[in-house]
Amino acid sequence: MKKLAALILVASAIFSVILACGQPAPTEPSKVTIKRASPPIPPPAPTVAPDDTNGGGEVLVGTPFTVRMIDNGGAGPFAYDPVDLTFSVGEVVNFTFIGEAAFHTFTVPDLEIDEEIEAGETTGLDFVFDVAGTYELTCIPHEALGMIGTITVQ
Ligand SMILES: [Cu+2]
Repeated sequence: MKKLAALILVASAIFSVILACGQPAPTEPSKVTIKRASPPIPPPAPTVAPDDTNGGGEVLVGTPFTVRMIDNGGAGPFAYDPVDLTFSVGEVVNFTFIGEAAFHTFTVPDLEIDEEIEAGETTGLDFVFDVAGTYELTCIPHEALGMIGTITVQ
């Protein structure tokens, strides 16, 4: 009788171990692997827009023309180089103004041009000469010192 009881005890112990093993493990956060599609390929970068030198969103491509502000280190004499400029009616001119040691202007009142060129700086201006004529060019700070020129549109 004792043996039977012991046997039942052992059997139930084994059974409970089996049951324990069969129990589902405590729930863990389920790990779900989601396969994502590879990220979309970004569209190609837009082609570089041409340089917008006049800031108006419009790029005028024409004749490159450089005017230097000659001032001999700021001591003078003062002059444009070149002094006399000639263009054709309807011509688009892409000016480059190169400063020297002093502040200068490239001022043509009749054409409403008034560009300021800081000392040592280079600036640009795109301009369309659409009316024939001869126009006075002056540097406002140096007009009395002879820094003048002419623009002829023909
Ligand atoms: Cu000047």
